[in-house]
Amino acid sequence: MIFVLLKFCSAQDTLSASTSKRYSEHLSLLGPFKEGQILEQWELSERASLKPDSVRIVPALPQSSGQIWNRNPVYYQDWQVVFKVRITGTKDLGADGIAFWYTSLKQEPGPVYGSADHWKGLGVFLDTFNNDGRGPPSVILAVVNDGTLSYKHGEDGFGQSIGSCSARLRNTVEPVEVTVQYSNKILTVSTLDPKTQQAKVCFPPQPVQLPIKGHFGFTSSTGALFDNHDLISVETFHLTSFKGNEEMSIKQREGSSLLQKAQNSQLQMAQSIENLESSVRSSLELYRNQQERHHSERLQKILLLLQKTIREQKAQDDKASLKTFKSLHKQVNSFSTSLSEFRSLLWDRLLGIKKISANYSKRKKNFLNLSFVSLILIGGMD
Ligand code: MAN
Ligand code: CA
Repeated sequence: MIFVLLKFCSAQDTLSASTSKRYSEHLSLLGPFKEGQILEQWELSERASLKPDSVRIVPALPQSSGQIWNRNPVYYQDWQVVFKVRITGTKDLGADGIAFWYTSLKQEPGPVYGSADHWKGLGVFLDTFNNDGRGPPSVILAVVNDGTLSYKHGEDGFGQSIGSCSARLRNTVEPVEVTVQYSNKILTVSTLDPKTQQAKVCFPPQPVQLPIKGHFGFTSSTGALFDNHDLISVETFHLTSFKGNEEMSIKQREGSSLLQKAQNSQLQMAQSIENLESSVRSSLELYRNQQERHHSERLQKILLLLQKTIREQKAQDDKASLKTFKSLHKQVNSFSTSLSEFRSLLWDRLLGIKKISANYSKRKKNFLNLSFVSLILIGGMD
């Protein structure tokens, strides 16, 4: 239900011809926004706020920080995130920049661009202030941390990055566009040249090991110096590639593409359930501080989501999942009739959905293992 786009990519995308990419709506962020609006898929904290065309992660105030984290874990092994930022200030110098994160957990606020140190996963930092006076005035650098590294902010992460490049980041005519790609365990960071519209790799692609089911986030902080740090858009893609596809026979190719489709459908299923769970959870939050009208609207949304999911599962003729979704549907339907018992019932349902979700995760894992083995058997992978 989430994948909208399927296309084979061009060479300038730094993807091989045997890689397909699909747009992932729930991991993306596009305006326009209304001030005070609650975003379904993203949560804002500290100084982060919505502007009509962007998320102001942190405003031009000294000693401040802000964060925006996606609410969903990333189920994809291979992904590509394209984000646009605008960093503006009225002074000659501004600070401190924006971090893009893919970490095992949503991080708490902290000292690394407004996010906690000792993270597990990847940080790509758009550093706008040269703290130790070494090197270029502003840089993009990637730092992988297994939880043991303590980031050296005062030395701009000197000796800690897996790669970096000098980049103009403040008061640019066009927003700064960065692409972070993790495919076949290779990390590629590139920027878009606003003049030529060509992608430029920031440093040679690096092999890295990132945690599974991580979270995407963007954080920012200021110190004695400050800037407005705006996140304009995030577009996330799920990448799938067939290794050695060129040498495969037509039969093999059909086989692995079928498996890939099945795999995607399992991932979508698990994702749907996660989405449902977070819908139910936020309904609970709404219940506490808003009126009944919200409950029914919210419930209606959940029902629509369920119905849509069921329709899609029906199309895939997956009997087992259809049954699960049907029972889920029944459960939600039944509690919609009794709004007064909303809260207590909802807790029950939430637990139920959690169970189902765990069950699906297990199924998904088995399925992925199976697919992997089958791919090896049909010679689709090394
Ligand atoms: C101060 C400190 C630093 C920060 C700079 C620039 O020196 O808060 O951490 O990098 O200001 O804002
Ligand atoms: Ca710095």
